[in-house]
Amino acid sequence: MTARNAILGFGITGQSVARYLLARGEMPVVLDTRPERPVHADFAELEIHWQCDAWPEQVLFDAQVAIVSPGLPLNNLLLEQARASKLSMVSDIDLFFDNVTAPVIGVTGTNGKSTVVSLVGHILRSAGYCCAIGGNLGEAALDLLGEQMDFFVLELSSFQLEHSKNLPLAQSVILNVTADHLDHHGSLPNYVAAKKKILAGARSWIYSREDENTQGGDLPGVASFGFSKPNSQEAWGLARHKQQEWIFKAALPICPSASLPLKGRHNALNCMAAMALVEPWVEPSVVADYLCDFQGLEHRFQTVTEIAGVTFVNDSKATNVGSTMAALDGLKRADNIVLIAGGDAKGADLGPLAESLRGRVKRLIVLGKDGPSVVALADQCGIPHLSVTSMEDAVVASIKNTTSGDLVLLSPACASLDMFDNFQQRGDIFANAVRGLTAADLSAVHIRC
Ligand code: UMA
Ligand code: ADP
Repeated sequence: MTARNAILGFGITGQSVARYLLARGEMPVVLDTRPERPVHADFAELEIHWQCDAWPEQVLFDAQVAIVSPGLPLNNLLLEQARASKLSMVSDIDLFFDNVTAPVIGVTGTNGKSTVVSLVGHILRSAGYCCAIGGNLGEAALDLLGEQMDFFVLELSSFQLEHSKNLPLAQSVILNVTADHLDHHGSLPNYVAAKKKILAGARSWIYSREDENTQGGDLPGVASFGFSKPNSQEAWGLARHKQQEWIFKAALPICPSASLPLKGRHNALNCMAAMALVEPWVEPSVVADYLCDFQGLEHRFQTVTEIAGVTFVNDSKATNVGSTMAALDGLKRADNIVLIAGGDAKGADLGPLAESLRGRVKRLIVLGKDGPSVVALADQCGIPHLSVTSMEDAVVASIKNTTSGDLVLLSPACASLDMFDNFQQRGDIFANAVRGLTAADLSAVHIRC
């Protein structure tokens, strides 16, 4: 047998790698630890080892390079054996860079990646450029290759970066870092180190002035963003102008923050980051015009409807503490929020949520595997709570004792996978349950006079 590439994991990434290698006339071997699943006819000729917990000896001996899928646990035996036999391991993103000539903008961070990648794509397209977006969002990176593009914009997860070499990104950013995926990375320092790999080979990068974990790399960052007033020629920030809060690039007023298409303080940061990322190609003076017709992404602090004066907001993509804190911190301390939270906390400590809950959340409806940790948090904050076993029950329970002017917020601070296929399904079930509320359910709402 001659040397060949091995694909570890045959999900979205592994299949994109297989398509890419097959198109180049290569015949890789695939190892996946999961039970056999049906595969596309394009892969009929592939040698696939399902339920493969250890490398077949000859396959490891023949392997040239292992292309590692992001979701494989880092302590998986396949990875340990590959490390032990000093087999070169790369990511699909490394293969992508072997074949791309257009500038690539890379975005990572605990929260806001998809929003910023979509904003960057929207701005570049509005400015007349051809650009493809993907990676951890939408299409896998290798599936984007093919058509001639002016730019590629990639969302890069810590899982993908962990296995990547230095990436020659034209522009890159770590938006923010808060605890997440600790079950995968083992510790916060490991998680931060994986994120920082996005800066290592980048030709240029921007950073958050308010989060030192977003800084690093051999070259200095070129521009910064933050809530504070810009402190240099290359800084984006917020300051008062014409009796309002405006986004500024250095001394140049860009737009009032209230005019941004996305609500929530954290989205002001996302917009500044997006504008800073495209600045080498799109002038700050025109970029605000391109922002205004951006449609926010589903399941990210998205208003579903208002019923009897109660607003229902779907923030199902809040899968960690930082994102739920961002949702709450952007709202007044008016003791008018019914929060639906819980799920799989992925090993995170929910404690940092306490300060954001106090004075804002009047009741907690608790769901999921790590519900007991949410209950403990509610008790610690003196917030009444109710545990339920389905999203439908959560929605019905949420409106009991609500008053017009209240907000029912699904922002779980936890991943969805213990109860749902993904965050989209969790958000859809929430939105459908809200739309299905009956008159009898709604009679529980008190109208504030
Ligand atoms: N798995 C096994 N055995 C294997 C291979 C995978 O058990 O041999 C398991 C993993 O532990 C994981 C699941 O299968 O639970 C999927 O892993 P994968 O590596 O096959 O994932 P892909 O289907 O290739 O999808 C990945 C991203 N998923 C993960 O990193 C878990 C997708 O992001 C991404 O869209 C896709 O690559 C293309 O780039 C999803 C995601 O949840 C949206 N990402 C995480 C997040 O955003 O929090 C990081
Ligand atoms: P990601 O792709 O990193 O998961 P998304 O844009 O999909 O980011 O948003 C995920 C969650 O994080 C949503 O609940 C959203 O409201 C919240 N969020 C978005 N941007 C930020 C930010 N800059 N800081 C904190 N939370 C954010």
